[in-house]
Amino acid sequence: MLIKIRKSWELPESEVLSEQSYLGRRDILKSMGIGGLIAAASGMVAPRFAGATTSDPSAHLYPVPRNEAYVGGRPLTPEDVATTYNNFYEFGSHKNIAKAAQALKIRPWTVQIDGLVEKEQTLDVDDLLSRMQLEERVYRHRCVEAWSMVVPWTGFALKDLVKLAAPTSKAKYLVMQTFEDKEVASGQKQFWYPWPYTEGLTLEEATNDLAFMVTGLYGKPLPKQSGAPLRLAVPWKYGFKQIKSIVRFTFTEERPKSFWEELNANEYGFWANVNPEVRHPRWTQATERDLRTGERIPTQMYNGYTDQVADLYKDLGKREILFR
Ligand SMILES: Nc1nc2c(c(=O)[nH]1)N[C@H]1C(S)=C(S)[C@@H](COP(=O)(O)O)O[C@H]1N2
Ligand SMILES: [Mo]
Repeated sequence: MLIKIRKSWELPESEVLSEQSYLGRRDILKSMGIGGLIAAASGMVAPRFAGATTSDPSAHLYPVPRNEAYVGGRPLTPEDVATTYNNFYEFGSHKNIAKAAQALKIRPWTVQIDGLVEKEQTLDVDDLLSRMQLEERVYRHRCVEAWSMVVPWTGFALKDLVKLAAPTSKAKYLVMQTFEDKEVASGQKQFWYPWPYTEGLTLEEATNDLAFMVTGLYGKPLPKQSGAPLRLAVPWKYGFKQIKSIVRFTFTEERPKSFWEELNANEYGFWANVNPEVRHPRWTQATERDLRTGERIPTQMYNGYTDQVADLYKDLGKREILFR
C-alpha cells in the first residue's frame, strides 16, 4: 500500500519518459507527413479546446498589446502543444487533462484576500480584471520534470494585486491556493495528496517585476487546463510554483509549506529557482526538452532571468540558492 501511494507522487520521473514517447510519436507522424490526420483522429492534438473559451465573459478584453520588454529568446511553442500537454493534478496525474479540465466552472469566480492585510476582501474575478492593467508577456516556462516551453501570457503584475491587498508591515509571505471541488476535479479524490494545491512566495518575490498574474494565453482568455481564470507565472522558478485556478491569497508571517514540499521536501523545495547545476535527486537539470522541437537544450541559471531576480537571493545561504 505504502509503496503504491509513494509511486503516485514520484510521477515526474515517469512523466519524463512518457513525454519522450509523446514527442517521439509526434516527430514520427510529422516525418510521415500525415501527422495532422492521425493526430486529430487519435485525440493527441485537440484544437477543439482552443474554442472552449468563447463563452468566457472576459473574452472582449483580448488581445492586449505585448510588452516588448519580455522576450522568449526562442520561437513560441505552438498553441495546440501548450494547451494539450499540461500538468494539473486536480484533473489527473498525467499530461492529457485538457478534456477533463473543461468541467471546471470558471464563473462566477471569486478570490479571497485575507491574513495580514489592512482589510480582508472577497473580489469577483471580473471586477479584479477591470481594475488591473493587462499586458502580454512572452515568458519561458521550465518544468522541474525537464521539459520547457515559450508562451505569450496575458495578465497583470502581481505587485499590483499586492498593492490592492494592502498587506500590513508584519506580512512576509504571499500564500496562494487553488479551488477545491472533488466533484469537478476527480484528482482531488486522491486523498493522499495535500489538497488544496498551495504555493507561496516571499513578498519581495511577489513584488518583483517578473512575477505575473496570468489571465490569458495566446491573446485569449486562459484555457481551463492552463489554470483559468487566474494563475501565476514566475518564470525563474520551476513550473510547480506556478499555481493554477487561484481562489485565495493569504498574507502571512510564516513561510507556507507548498503542495509538493509537503509530499516530498527533498525533491521540491520552497525556493525552487531554476538551476542547471543542481540535479533533481532522480535526474539532471542541466538540460531541458523544448516542447516545440523535442530537442534538448541547455538550462540557464534562473531560467535566463538572472538580471531580473539575482538580487532577491543575495542574502540566502549557498545551499538554499542551489537547492531551493
Ligand atoms: N493547481 C495546480 N497548479 C499547477 C499544477 C497542478 O498540478 N495543480 N502543476 C504545476 C506544474 S508542475 C507545472 S509545470 C505547470 C504547468 O502549466 P501548464 O499546464 O500550463 O504548462 O502548472 C503548475 N501549476
Ligand atoms: Mo512542472
